[in-house]
Amino acid sequence: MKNNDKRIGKFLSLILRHQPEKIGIQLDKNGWVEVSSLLEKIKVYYPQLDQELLEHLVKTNDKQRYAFNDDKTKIRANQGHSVSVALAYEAEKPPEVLYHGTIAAFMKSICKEGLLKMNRHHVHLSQDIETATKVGARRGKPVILFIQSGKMYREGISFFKSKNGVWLTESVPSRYINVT
Ligand code: HQG
Repeated sequence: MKNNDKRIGKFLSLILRHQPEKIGIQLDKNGWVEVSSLLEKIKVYYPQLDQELLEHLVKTNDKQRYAFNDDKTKIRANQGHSVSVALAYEAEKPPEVLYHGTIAAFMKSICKEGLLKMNRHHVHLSQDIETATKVGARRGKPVILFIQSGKMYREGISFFKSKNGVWLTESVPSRYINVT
């Protein structure tokens, strides 16, 4: 992906997940915004961003972070919000084990409190170790946690899978966490 695409992608994440007010737009209750209004308002920062480039960015985004509605008149982020939106994903049965990448500095607190959602809506879990390793490596030397998601599910805890394959849950109590 070209550098500039990456910059626009980061800005889109900021707008669609955290600060829509930065360009004077509002997300609806499910996190959608009209593409026409997004393109109009984002012009101040990225005048080159048109429907075609936006479609290209959505399609080529490394983590499929954004989605259009069926007729491509609306767009939203698939997950990762800090602003309040109802993404309306259906609860689903997770695999027996999921993974979470973090760093050693957080481990004392994680062992005590479990995994908390911090600024986001959910705790984010990965389906494979490789992805969890990348998530942890954003902050330093990754530590991979093995989450007993099957057990959590059987004990009544809900899981959701975002459109781009990230598993989401409210919190992970420490009794379900194993460290390698
Ligand atoms: C840690 C990126 C201390 C947690 C990634 C993490 C992911 C605790 C940090 C997505 C804790 C929160 C999410 C506790 C959790 N005490 N630290 N009790 N509970 N933590 O960014 O999972 O590029 O909100 O381990 O790829 O790192 O944005 O969550 O280190 O999919 O699409 O608190 O964000 O995707 O950090 O990353 P985050 P995350 P995007």
